[in-house]
Amino acid sequence: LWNKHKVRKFGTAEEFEEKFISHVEWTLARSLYNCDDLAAYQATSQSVRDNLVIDWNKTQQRQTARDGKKVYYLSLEFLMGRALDNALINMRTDTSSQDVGPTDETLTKGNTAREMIRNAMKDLGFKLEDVLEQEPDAALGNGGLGRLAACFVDSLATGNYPAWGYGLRYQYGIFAQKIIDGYQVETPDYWLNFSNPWEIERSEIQVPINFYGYVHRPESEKTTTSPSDWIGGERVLAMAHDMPIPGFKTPTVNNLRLWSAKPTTEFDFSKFNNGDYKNSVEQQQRAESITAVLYPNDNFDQGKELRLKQQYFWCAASLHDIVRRFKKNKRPWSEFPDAIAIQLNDTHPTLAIVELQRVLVDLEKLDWHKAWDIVTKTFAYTNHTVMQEALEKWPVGLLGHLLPRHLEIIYDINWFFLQSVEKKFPHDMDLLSRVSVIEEGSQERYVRMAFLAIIGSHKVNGVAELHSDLIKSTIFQDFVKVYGANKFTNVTNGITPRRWLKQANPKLAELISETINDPNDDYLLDMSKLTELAKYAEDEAFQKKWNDVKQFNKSRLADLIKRLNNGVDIIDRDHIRNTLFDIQVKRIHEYKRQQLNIFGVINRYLCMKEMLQSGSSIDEVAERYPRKVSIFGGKSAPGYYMAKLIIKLVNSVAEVVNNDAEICDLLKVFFIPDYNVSKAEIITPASDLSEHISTAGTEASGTSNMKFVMNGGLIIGTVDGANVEITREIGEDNIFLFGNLSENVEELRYNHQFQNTSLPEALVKVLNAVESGAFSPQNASEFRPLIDSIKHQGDYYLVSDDFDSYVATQDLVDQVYHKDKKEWLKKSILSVANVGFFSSDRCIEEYAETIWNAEPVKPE
Ligand code: 26M
Repeated sequence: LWNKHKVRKFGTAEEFEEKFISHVEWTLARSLYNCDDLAAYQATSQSVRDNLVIDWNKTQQRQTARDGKKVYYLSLEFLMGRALDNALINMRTDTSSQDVGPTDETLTKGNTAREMIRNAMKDLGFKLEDVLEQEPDAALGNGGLGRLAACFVDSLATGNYPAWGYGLRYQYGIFAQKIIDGYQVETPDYWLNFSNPWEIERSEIQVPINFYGYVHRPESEKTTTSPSDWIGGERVLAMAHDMPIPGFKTPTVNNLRLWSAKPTTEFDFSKFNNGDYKNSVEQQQRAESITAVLYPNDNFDQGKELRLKQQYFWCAASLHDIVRRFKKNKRPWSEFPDAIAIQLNDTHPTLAIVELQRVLVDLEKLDWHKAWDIVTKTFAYTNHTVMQEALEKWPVGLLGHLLPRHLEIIYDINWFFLQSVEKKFPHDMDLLSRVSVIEEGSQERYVRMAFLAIIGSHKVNGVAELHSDLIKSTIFQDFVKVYGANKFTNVTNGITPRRWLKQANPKLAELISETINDPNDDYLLDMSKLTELAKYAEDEAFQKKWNDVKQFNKSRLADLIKRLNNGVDIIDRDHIRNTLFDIQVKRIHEYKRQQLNIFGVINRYLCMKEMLQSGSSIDEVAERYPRKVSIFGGKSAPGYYMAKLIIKLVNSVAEVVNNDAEICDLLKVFFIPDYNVSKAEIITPASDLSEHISTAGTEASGTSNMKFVMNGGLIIGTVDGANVEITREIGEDNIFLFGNLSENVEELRYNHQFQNTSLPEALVKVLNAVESGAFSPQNASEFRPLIDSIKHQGDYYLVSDDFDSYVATQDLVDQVYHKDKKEWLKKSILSVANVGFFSSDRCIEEYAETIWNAEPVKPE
């Protein structure tokens, strides 16, 4: 019977329209006469989701039947952006698979799925682009780490890996940024205000999670390593929400499971019964607060109890789910690591290690050491930063109060670990205290989460070669001594070319597929095919087409900027071709050095003014400082004073420069408010030049560098993070590198502290201008802290050390861009030709082979 009434996917425009209309009528309970763009977005998404759900179900069945190793990617952040356009692009366009129904025919040719829907929408009276714009970003992440997780789930599905993501369903994602009077103002991210068609609420999957309470050990059990009972004090429920993750050109649809917190009902009953409504409601709010909001810090650990609660809530729910699925197969526990690999995205899910040990010892009654062997074979840990202030550590008192049994287990893990160290390196007390999971400070003791993650994992990886080398020689060097270097490895980050090329830059994607004669976009699955483009690097006809695409994308960004600037155009449209778009978009952080960028802009402005003052004509100025627009974007953590001041400085400089008639629009500055994934899709394709200028050794990898290169933008950057490998792949002629190397950073910092270092002349002028109130006439001292950090506080981020080299390199950029456009285009084309390495598909393959030992489950 089930077979007789088989559900079917839509395959033709006709069938889509029918679906669309029934969703308008039934799901939305509206009529077509009363259907606006938002309703059209909802109905389209519901229709597309119906198709995905069919493949989702089949994928889950197939993966269960095949019983290969499953991969779980634990990340507190998934910065997904919009889903609809991505689903349309990824919608299966192959015919190879069985059981697709006759109507799938129409989806087979090239990328017609998206085109078909566009036409159908048109028939229905809608413009696809306008409908897509209705979707709010799923912004459940801060920046690089969260977006990496999003690219990874895309590549996992595309590579047909049986893999799930686990995260939290925050009611509010990263705050929306408003710029008021030049300052960042945070407002709530109401992404769930309208119902979310991309999530499937699994109200039947509810996992009870305990907090607080105490440990009870039966009389017979003498030690903390024996099975113990944890009597929880507070109980909440974790409810699952699933998001389908479609692969590209494959029927594989994987799952992203996000947990949200709900109160248990047990509590309310007695309270309601006693008429204590207020208390009962408070209890409910207390539970719901756990998944209310994403912590908006990037690379900074505040150590808040609610954050620890989030982490445990999520780890415990996810592990419960994973263990339950494993137990269905009735395989012996020793096979757990053969069936399951769990990847920890930074230390945020480190408690999962402790929780699995607790489940195995306390609940499943396994011997401690057998359990620990299973645990360490299951987990692997990815480090994303070497910066001290980002390394998580929890006060022992706080952790022990919230999770008393887990603290015992952490102590025992540490005990056995230190014993093994003592055995290998006898009588080295210093070493023992250095590698101990417990940091013994003068005042409080802390649990060092990174050390716990290393000890509980079989592999630890950094995210770019330089970074992976750095962690071995700095923060984790003692662990290299203890475990040997093989435990530490590198997997250089990547990005998904589906979103960051095809979706963000349809014009470039089209030019590429037509040029390399790949009408089915197979290059998006095998980016080495892009090397074909190299042939045309100096072909003038091709260069013109290439340049036209860039112009189109620059106009698209100019439109966005105009819209964000209250309809006032700041970019001269007649000169777009000769205006260099210089872009730095990423979280605002001192280590990323947006201050170096804006000081460079100020320097340029001062030099232009100086030329004019000393009698140069505007043409002469234009010759020396050709047209340029300097674009910034990014959020600051709400409590990060210096980062907020940098935002204010950028806006203040923009105010002065953009309104200075004397320089005749040769230089413009704009800060794009509320930088997010969907804005990045407009911004990235429009760059001529983008900036990746972190202090050497501080940016673990960076991923926007890859996005810009993939879109034919050149980059200016320091020898840091993945810039190093980008240089290797695309060639050093095609990137503008500058600045000191990471091996010199320590010495330079030392010099600032103990030597009399002098500032470069040009920088002094810049700082003097800022100090004189040139950009803050109302309040000359406003930017004092930014100046002091360089002049009087040791210039920790080495802005002064890299300034001259930065300015000189920017001059070189101008020269190539304005004097030798052919050379510029050649560099741009060669960059794209050789960017293939940075596809996240390659990353996932490396993880699968070297860390997870997992294989794809290919659909027939
Ligand atoms: C920690 C504690 C409390 C609250 C928040 C945090 C926290 C949140 C996000 C800490 C770090 C977070 O993200 C760090 C991050 O995004 N790192 C970036 O990871 C990218 C992907 O690997 C790299 O490309 C970037 O270089 C790296 O900065």
